[in-house]
Amino acid sequence: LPITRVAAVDLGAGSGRVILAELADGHLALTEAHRFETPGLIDPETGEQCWDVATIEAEVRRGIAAAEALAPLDSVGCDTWGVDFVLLDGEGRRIGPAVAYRDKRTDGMMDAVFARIAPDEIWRRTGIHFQPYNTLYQLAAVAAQHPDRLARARHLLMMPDWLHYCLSGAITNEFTIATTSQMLNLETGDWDPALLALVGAAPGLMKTPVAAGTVIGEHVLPSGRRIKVVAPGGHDTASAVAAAPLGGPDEAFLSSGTWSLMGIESPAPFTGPDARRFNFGNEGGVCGRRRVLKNLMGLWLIQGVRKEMGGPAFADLVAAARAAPAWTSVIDPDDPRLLNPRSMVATLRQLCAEAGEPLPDGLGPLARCVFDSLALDYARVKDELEVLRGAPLTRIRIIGGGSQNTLLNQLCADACRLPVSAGPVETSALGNACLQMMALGAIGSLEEARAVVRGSFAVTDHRPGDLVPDAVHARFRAAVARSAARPRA
Ligand code: LFR
Repeated sequence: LPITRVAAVDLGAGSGRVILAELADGHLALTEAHRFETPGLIDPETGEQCWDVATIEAEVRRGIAAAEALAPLDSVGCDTWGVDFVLLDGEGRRIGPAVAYRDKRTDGMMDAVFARIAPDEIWRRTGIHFQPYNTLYQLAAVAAQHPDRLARARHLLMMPDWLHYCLSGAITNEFTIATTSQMLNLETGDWDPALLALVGAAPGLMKTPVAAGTVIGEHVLPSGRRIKVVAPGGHDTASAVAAAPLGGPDEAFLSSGTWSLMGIESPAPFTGPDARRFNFGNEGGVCGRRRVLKNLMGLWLIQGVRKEMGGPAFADLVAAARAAPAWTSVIDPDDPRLLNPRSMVATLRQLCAEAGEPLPDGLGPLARCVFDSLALDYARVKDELEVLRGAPLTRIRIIGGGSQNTLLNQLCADACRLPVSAGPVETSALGNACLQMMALGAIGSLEEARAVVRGSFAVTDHRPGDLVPDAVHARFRAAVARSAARPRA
């Protein structure tokens, strides 16, 4: 049997990597060809927090060349975080910077949009959860603050679509990443004309999305050799879930990285009042599936603590948290003030003060506050998912970089009172590679892809041990209720 080799470009808000994936005899092996910190910059004119797209493009090209140097590639495909985009003019030139989703330009934009269309109507059309940084509200900000940019724009490319454009010149919009915009119609699978009109986007600004696993163009390597460009699940979380070794409909996934994305895979969307009330979204999955999930603040919190505490090694940070007393200071990790705080440590302590919890001092107690609060949040979402589907869950599968955090894995099992399976680690790159291999004909179906993943990568199981007392859950719920009752800025 021939060996199939693809380069999976996986760009997270924290770091990016280009991974060589090789399929031989039904076994999949990954080799990291290149890794870099995702570069950002401040726009000199507007002060907006942006992505340094020129450097990102250079790093991606370098990574693909490095993968090709390891072994001759058959194809390449890119996945990235959701919601962010680049505008192009009629000549294919970028208009304005690629503003990052945590930038303050979206402050107040949800309310501005809701003044023109009821949130229930947005929900009915899209089935996507409400988050201030969704593309819909970012575009409303562009329309309000830089109408000239929108007037000149002929194409809107989400970040993976833009990378594919850089590599091949092809202008496409891929389905899974398009759903993160909250502008795709749930029924048609195409851009919703009313939502486009609402932000003043011309009807042809985005193309009818192509399915994950579509060959969209060719990339010419520095050697002059041509390889296929395949759109994988362009959304990193879609690619991660594609490679999650889910054992059936009773298992939830928890894609753990900068964000914690927790949910279930479903053939049909959940559009009833429970989904709306809990703010679950029906993001597009690969192969006709839905990812019914919600965004939890995730490891962004610990990344912030780590930066302010002098950048200790992650292992030292986890060891310090392990040594700190358990369930001492719990807060609502999804408080909007944690989205982009001036100081993460100060904001965490402020939330503790408001909740009447002891103020964590030093690395161990601060990290412990974050991990304990995240684990309790997972338990809350586990309960919500059980209400939503009307049946209990039997296991939580933690996938992605965060699955290496054995402390948080165990806390999750203890708080959710369910077995947890952790791994694989590079799930987004794996799913990305599997979708490419499906497009190349080397893997026959999503079921086969998951069987290959299962046979090629080990997972670690955590049984629920020291169950978290009800009183702790109650303290957490009080903190969440308090933060929900707070008027929004
Ligand atoms: C995870 C992720 C989430 C998305 C968030 C912002 O990397 O893609 O799924 O909601 O980033 O784009």
